[in-house]
Amino acid sequence: MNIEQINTQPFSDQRPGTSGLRKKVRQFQQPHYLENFVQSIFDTQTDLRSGTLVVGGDGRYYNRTAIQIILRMAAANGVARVLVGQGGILSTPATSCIIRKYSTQGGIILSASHNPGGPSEDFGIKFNVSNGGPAPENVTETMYQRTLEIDSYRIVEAYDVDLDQPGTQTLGEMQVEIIDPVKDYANLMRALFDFDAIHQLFNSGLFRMRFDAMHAVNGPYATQILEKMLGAEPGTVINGIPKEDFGGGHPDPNLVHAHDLVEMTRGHDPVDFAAASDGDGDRNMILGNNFFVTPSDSLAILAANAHMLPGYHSGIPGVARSMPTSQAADRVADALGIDCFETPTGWKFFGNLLDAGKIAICGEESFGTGSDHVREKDGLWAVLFWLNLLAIKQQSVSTIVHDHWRRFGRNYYTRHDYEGVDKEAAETLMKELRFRLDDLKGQQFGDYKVDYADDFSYTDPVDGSVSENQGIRIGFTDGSRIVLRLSGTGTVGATLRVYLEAYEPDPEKHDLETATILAPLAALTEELAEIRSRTGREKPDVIT
Ligand code: VG1
Ligand code: CO
Repeated sequence: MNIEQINTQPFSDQRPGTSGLRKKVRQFQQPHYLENFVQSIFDTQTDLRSGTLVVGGDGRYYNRTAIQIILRMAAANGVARVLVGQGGILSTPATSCIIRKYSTQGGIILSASHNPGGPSEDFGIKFNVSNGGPAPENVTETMYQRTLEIDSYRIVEAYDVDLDQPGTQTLGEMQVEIIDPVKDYANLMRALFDFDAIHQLFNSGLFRMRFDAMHAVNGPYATQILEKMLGAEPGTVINGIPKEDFGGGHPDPNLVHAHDLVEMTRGHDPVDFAAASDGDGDRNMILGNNFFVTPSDSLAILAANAHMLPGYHSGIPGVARSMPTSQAADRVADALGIDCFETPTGWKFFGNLLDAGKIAICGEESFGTGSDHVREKDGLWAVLFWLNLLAIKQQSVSTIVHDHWRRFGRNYYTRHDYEGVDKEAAETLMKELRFRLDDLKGQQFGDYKVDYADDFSYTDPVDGSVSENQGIRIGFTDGSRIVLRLSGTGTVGATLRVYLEAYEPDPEKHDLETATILAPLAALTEELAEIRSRTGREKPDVIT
């Protein structure tokens, strides 16, 4: 087969963000754009030569085209074998599972996660390393440096591979295996959770659930596992067929974008349990009858109850949360006498802690939870965890959460996103606040006294690598916090995220309005950061 060497020139904008390289589809469609990035992966990840690569995506527009290009480039770069999800479908956690199960040298996931899809929307590509997790910073940096000097890429001339035909095909010397995207992942789930108990819960006739796959990748996974293996009634999974444009919506499982699902938990005939996941299946939202579980609380509750579930019955060595995630998990770790690690935003920072066995459960405020079963956050895993817990406790979601608060106290929490703001204005805001941090220490603002104020820097306890400028933390003596950081996943302008948190130990005060409790901290944030005048925004675009 003919290997072509195509001359190219570098693009200057291929530095991967929080979760891979994410751009508008039309940017990826520029001649050589995807190819340059993919060649940079092959040039720097030399284990892939003669090795095995996993490839799949969330089914969004351009997924199939990108997979064909990657396959032809893999063949030209000496990859021995590629495992591809049938139809080009692989969720992010399933990819992680498959990399680990078959000990491959890595995987390429095509997704822009919860961002909308379609010809004028977003696309993305991320590389996962051989432990199944997102490439760590030193790897993405090497790849990025390579994109700046690349002058040619390799590709074979060939017909398209049939992505829908299970079994092995060849592309030059390379084997392409079209695999069942769901099977290995479903088996892993069965090993972690008590499927019989969950089956009985569904059979009892007293429990109804809805899972909103948001026309994204988890549709086939949820249908197979919830309806076929666990006996949930047909129709439990809604929007279960992946679509290239996610049916025109944002595949983002939150109160705004999964509004129809939220409605099913309210009104005169609410379901007992509802959940959703995002474009690539790694995020989750958990709802009970008329009740929303914040992701930070969900993480803390999973950590506190893990020992009750088969996959974690001997207890967990520690937990980790990303810096902006509420400190609810810290309180659980304290009570259990286990370690709690605070890492920068992004799943890649959990990998070393998981590999070293320092933690077994980790999560982020951005609807991400996971464990040591794979090296990615895992939406359906979190849903099954909750189902297993509901089956054991035979209590409502709301009761479980209220019991948790009674034991550990409640961390009221909210995140305000200012999207697509002027990049320079956002950067100046952060820069000027950063300058003032030292002066803030010890200052009193109304009821709040500043305990610490810093720009978060993380030293990885396993390999000693340091990640600086990970966001501004202003902590108060009563356990409240204000956090500000700029998003690393947006594709237009800058996104400013403000995270507010207040701790309330008194059970009498656990049913108050989050917005009311956090209003003074929101006002203080405005006083300190001057968001309105600097960004021209009166209020956040999204509040979660
Ligand atoms: C956001 C979230 C972060 C998450 C990342 C990827 O990043 O805040 O917690 O890890 O998305 O999630 P940022 O930099 O925009 O705040 V996903 O579901 O895109 O893989
Ligand atoms: Co995602």
